[in-house]
Amino acid sequence: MTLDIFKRREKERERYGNRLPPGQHVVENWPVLTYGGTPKIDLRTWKLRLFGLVEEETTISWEEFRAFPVTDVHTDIHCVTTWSKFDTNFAGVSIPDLMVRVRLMPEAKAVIAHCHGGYTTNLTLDDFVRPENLIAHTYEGEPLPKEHGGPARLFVPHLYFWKSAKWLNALEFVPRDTPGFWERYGYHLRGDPFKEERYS
Ligand SMILES: Nc1nc2c(c(=O)[nH]1)N[C@H]1C(S)=C(S)[C@@H](COP(=O)(O)O)O[C@H]1N2
Ligand SMILES: [Mo]
Repeated sequence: MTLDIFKRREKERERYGNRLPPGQHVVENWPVLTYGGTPKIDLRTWKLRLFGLVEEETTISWEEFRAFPVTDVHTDIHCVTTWSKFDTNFAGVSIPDLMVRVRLMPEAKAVIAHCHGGYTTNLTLDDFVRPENLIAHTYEGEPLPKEHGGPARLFVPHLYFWKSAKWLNALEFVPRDTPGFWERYGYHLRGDPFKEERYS
């Protein structure tokens, strides 16, 4: 039997047109991709710290976090390992709503997302502060599953999913876009799936 990847790709393109980024295929399930294990997180001690190039550093508790307005986002997600999942429904705090809590210094140009377990990823402010980007706490109307980053993860649907940092615990505002965990191992600094920015 011959596995003709090119034919499969062609078929996928015929079926989905421009909705499917190049080199991706559609999955129905939702794969779990974690470097390391799933951390145990207690909501009583959960914190989100906003620090770096801000006028005043701030820390948000779970209670405060859940008091922010909730934004629902219906979109597709794309993983660099070539799967895409269509029509997902996430909800959480929209980044522009969250950003009301800090005053950025003019030198701030990018952000590093920090996670329980040490995972990091970088985004320019331009890619970060978008209304469809969330600190997501809900998936399909249910609390975000632990293995998918619950209680809260970053959700940046216009870039490959490695940018959507799971178990988020801090956002650090920095003067330059500097590589995070996978970016240091050769992943693209930005990661636009429609431009196939997979590796650098
Ligand atoms: N904290 C943390 N966040 C992470 C990762 C990780 O290993 N640790 N993996 C990233 C990668 S490479 C991908 S593709 C997505 C996978 O998210 P999922 O497991 O919910 O599909 O999470 C991203 N966020
Ligand atoms: Mo990934």
